[in-house]
Amino acid sequence: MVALQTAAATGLTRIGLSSAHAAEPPALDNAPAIVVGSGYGGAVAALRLGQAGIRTIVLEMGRLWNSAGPDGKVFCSTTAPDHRSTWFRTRTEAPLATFLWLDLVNKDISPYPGVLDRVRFAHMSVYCGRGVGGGSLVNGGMAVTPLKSYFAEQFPTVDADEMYSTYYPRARSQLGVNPIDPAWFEATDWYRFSRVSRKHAERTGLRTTFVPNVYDFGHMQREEAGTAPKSALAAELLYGNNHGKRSLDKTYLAAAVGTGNVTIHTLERVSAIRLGEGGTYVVQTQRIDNAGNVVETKEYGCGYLFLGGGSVGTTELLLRARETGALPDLDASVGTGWGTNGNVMLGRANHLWDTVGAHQSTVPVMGIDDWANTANPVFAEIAPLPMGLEHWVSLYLAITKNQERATFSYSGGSLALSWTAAQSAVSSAMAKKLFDRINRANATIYRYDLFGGNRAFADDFTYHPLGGCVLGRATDDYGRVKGYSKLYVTDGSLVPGSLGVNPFVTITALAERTMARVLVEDTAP
Ligand code: FAE
Repeated sequence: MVALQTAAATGLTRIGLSSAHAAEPPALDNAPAIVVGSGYGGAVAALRLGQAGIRTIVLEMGRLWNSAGPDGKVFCSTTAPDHRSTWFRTRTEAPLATFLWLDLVNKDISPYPGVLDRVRFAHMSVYCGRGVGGGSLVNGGMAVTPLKSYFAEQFPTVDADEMYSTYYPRARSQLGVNPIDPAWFEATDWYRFSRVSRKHAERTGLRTTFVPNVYDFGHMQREEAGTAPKSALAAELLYGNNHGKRSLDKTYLAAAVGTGNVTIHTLERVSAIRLGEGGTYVVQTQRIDNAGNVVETKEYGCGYLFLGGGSVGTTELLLRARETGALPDLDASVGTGWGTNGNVMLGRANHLWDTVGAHQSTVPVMGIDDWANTANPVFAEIAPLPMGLEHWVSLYLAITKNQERATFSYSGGSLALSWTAAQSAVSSAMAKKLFDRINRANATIYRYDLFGGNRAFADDFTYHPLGGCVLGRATDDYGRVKGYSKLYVTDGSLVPGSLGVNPFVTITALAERTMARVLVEDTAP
């Protein structure tokens, strides 16, 4: 952690224990192992490589988010977004586009390597985090372990008993997952919005469940008491939390750098990978400045290459390598098996007496669990909408069992995704079936003013991009990429499009499983 802070303060784009004491660290162009990306998959790989004594470079296209701006804060809030919010845009692109059909949410900003990106394809856009910590910097922190039976359905070749007895507990422990205190939940103003949605679900005969989180609930209680600086209770989340959240830079990555073997290079985007001499890999990068200009192109050599660029980032790198002939033996299934985890957002309008509260914590802690309904499996998270005023909106992120899958293709230097609006409509129809029941039971209606285009259901973006290099298809059962040796995928691209719950605990646990195997079997002299 000390190294991460020192590096940020001195503006260095290389972060390691040695660099913390040097004004200009020596160039390290080769390393035994390179990790692309510092999200969940990348962070697990970095920590376990570092602990095994293997010198490792992590290449991350985003910034290190640890130095304060002129307002004294590292991150901006969701209600007052500035350039720090969004990856090289002139206007923010929040999931909620409007309120009362008014363009009140998004703001003009100057281009900057901001923390949240929205990668747009023809009929689907993908939200992802950019920076040291990847998605952990911007996500809701919901740390959910899927139903074992559904995990086994999605990963028939993985030993589910071993996952649930070893790798899930390991992941949860290292991520710092904690539960909310139920008594505090029942009493606090800040979760009135969840209790109202729970009441409406119960009136429909539906079950709700608490969802654990990596946000420190002890800190949140101190925020309410006024003894700790506010973050979740100050509308911070989508563009980063200044306090309270155990993002990867404070857990896995801090521990990785702490081994003394791991260096993180920031603002350095991997543009291509190819084979080098004697079974090694050459990794080509572009280092950018805060305006997005490429200030340097570099090549690194490594013996072991771990891809943790996320579902879109990793799939793009592998497809480019296959289609340009750099790695021609990659499996034909690279690019396939992609899904949205059935994501749909929606809002309901409550009766005037059913107030959701002007005070709302940004951290979701409860879901409506109707996954066992085989006719229409949905897990719907009760999401906050912290606007600092009473708005009578109940907001949800529904995760539906959408079986549709899409394929990425790469040509003419750009990545395309075959996902169609009709495939999204499958998710919306499932969410509608569930929420029609809730509306009927409570005599309520949908909100049409939140997502633009007078729509009740936002099914054109996902927070949970999954697949593209599916485990057991594009890779072996441990993430080793087919066709090559010492080339690994450790991120969300391994998951075949659906998990039924939020994905990061599973991505972390699968990466732990891969690293445990690879470090024993593949690194022996
Ligand atoms: P990810 O975390 O996306 O990390 C990939 C990293 O690689 C990023 O830092 C990229 O900048 C970097 N990168 C990509 N390409 C390159 C390249 N070519 N060169 C260098 N660096 C590169 O991947 N999940 C949950 O479980 N619970 C939640 O509550 C939740 N809420 C979410 C809310 C939002 C707004 C968003 C966007 C996501 C949410 N997710 C949530 C999803 C979760 O964050 C996501 O599944 C994981 O972050 C994916 O982890 P990966 O390791 O696959």
